[in-house]
Amino acid sequence: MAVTIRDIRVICTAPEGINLVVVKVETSEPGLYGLGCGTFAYRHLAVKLVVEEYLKPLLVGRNVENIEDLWQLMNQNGYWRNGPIENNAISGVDMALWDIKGKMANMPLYQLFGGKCREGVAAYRHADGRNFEEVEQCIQGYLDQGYRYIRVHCNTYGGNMGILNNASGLQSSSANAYTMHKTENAPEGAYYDPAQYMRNTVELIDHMRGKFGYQVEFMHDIHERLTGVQALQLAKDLEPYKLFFLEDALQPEQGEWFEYIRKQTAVPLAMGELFVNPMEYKQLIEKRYIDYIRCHISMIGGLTPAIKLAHFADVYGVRTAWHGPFDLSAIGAAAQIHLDLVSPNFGVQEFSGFTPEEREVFPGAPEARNGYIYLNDKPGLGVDIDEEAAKKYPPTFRENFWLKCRLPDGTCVRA
Ligand code: GCO
Ligand code: MG
Repeated sequence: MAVTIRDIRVICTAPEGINLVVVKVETSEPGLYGLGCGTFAYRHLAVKLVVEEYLKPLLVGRNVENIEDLWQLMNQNGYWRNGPIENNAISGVDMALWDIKGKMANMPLYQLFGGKCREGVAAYRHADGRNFEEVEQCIQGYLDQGYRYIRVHCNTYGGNMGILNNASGLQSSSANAYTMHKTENAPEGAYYDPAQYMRNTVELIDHMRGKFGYQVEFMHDIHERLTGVQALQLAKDLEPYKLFFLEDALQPEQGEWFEYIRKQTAVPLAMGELFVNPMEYKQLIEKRYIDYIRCHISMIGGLTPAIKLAHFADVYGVRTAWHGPFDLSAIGAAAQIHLDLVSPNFGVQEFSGFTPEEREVFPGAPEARNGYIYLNDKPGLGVDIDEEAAKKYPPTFRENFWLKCRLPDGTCVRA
């Protein structure tokens, strides 16, 4: 008899203070369920509502086997599509269905996807700090743990905490000895100055290359904060330092600018954590303007579209570097790593680690050892949720000050 979907529930939890969204699909088979990640940390209740009020009534009673068909059904059922709320809702169900399929086959997902290309997945970590000394210590800490890829920042994205540091007198480098200017009656916000950020970044990377040499791979995330020509300038200035890649140089809306960066520099380019629509990445891959596609798997609708995207990128010689930030559950992280294990065109995996609280909520979370991430070999995704533990960490409303970005003259801009 066919195994069918009996119930779909959404569990929101914040074991690390970041709102995570997990979808649980329960089946007609006692004890058989799947888990998926639909984390949109800043709109978690909207995702929950779409799953519970729209997807659940659409799916209950349907055969769990036909993932592709169910994905197409979910994707077209709202008529308008490709937004982050809808995609995360679909992703939660989609990953859960893959989890169920793996459990039914008694295989880890990487087996169902074709089998491993590698045993472990090389990961990169974020090094940051309020000044160069702190960044150095952070890099050294990751090197000591065995990581070989490190993303280097100072004062977070765009250096927009510089103003606080100046006040606290913590800066030790000339790059940080800068006072943010503002207009009279300036609205509150996380201010940053693109020109200053660009200068600081070149000095930062130069300093860290001097300190750590070229053995370690460095990357840097512009976080879509520059204009096309600014991104081009920064890419050219950073070229001598042989970055592993320069991440998210431009806003998704400005993708055409990659042609100019590509034709004028040899800096490897990674792009796409904000993408939600295939139209945003199709051309960049086809034209080979980027080297790494780094979509957030739940933001593009789950594993079903991500598998296709990985294969599509492979045809064009573009590698994968899926977005692996803090606002991702261990279930979402495991989904990425299953795909990393089987993709011949895997590049590197962004990894944010798991706190003891996250491990308590998500038994079976992936583990990092000596710079590589490993999965357990349990069937399906291999990560469970302890719902009682999850309740101890209820989601909270977060004002997200860092997302209230402004230029020095007060103009509100992208984070
Ligand atoms: C990254 C990202 C994140 C995002 C975050 C937004 O490269 O990891 O840029 O840090 O800022 O996911 O919520
Ligand atoms: Mg990023």
